Amino acid sequence: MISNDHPRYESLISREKMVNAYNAGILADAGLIAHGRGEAFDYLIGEKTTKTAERAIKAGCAALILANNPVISVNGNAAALVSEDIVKLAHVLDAKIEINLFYRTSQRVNAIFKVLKKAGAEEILGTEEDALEHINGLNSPRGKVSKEGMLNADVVLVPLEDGDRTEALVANGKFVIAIDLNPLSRTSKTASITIVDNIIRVIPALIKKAEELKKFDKKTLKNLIDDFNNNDNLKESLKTILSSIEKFEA
Ligand code: PTJ
Repeated sequence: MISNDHPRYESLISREKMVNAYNAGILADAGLIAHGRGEAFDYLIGEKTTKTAERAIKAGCAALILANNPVISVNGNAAALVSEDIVKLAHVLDAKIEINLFYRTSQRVNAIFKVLKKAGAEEILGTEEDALEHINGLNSPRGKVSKEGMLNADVVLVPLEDGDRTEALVANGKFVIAIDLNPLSRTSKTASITIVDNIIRVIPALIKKAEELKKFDKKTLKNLIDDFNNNDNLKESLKTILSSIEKFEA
């Protein structure tokens, strides 16, 4: 039992969720390692949504609202940490939810399917093995996608994505919005918009922003996307990290 006045309460709750998800067969072994790497970067950005991340959230949200076929990709880490918020976000955006795993096994797909169902998801793509197709450039099980979802999506939200798959999605003409605490990762550099922030803060922030931006006209939303430069935004995130180190006083 973690007391909610513990200074590291949020972080400990996330860890508890990850361990439970690992024991329930939802998370890949490597998911725990990925989480630890994320924690380190979260420390460095101050464990809060920076102004820089807020700009990426706003532009990413505009792209999701303007999309014809937006898809939210769900892996083990996302299911473990934010399944209910993902279902809410999909509802607000009228987006599809697709299970898309790097370490794909039918047991994990089933386990994540159950988590999403329990969280209230109605339609969940990416589960029917025989009906899945391959995205060009990724011919292993990592490239399996559903026809109605990722294959024909124009905008894809990928929390914690691997670099190869991000590159393949972009090469296939998708507008990719990544959530990645590491501004130096290949995913961060390749995505169309990268939100350098913790998924546990980003998904609720996207829900709030979507409710606000849905009232905006198309031109205003398009301007928000056009005015966003991913490379500049990543540099800003790196500056935040550097200044947090420079401010350190022993
Ligand atoms: O469930 P699967 O099989 O699809 O596998 C998922 C993982 C995450 C194991 C797989 O995609 C993987 O190996 O990813 P990487 O290449 O380790 O990349 C994960 C990235 O997410 C790293 O750059 C981490 O810093 C970042 N990250 C970790 N935790 C969070 C995070 N970013 C945002 N929020 C987090 N909570």
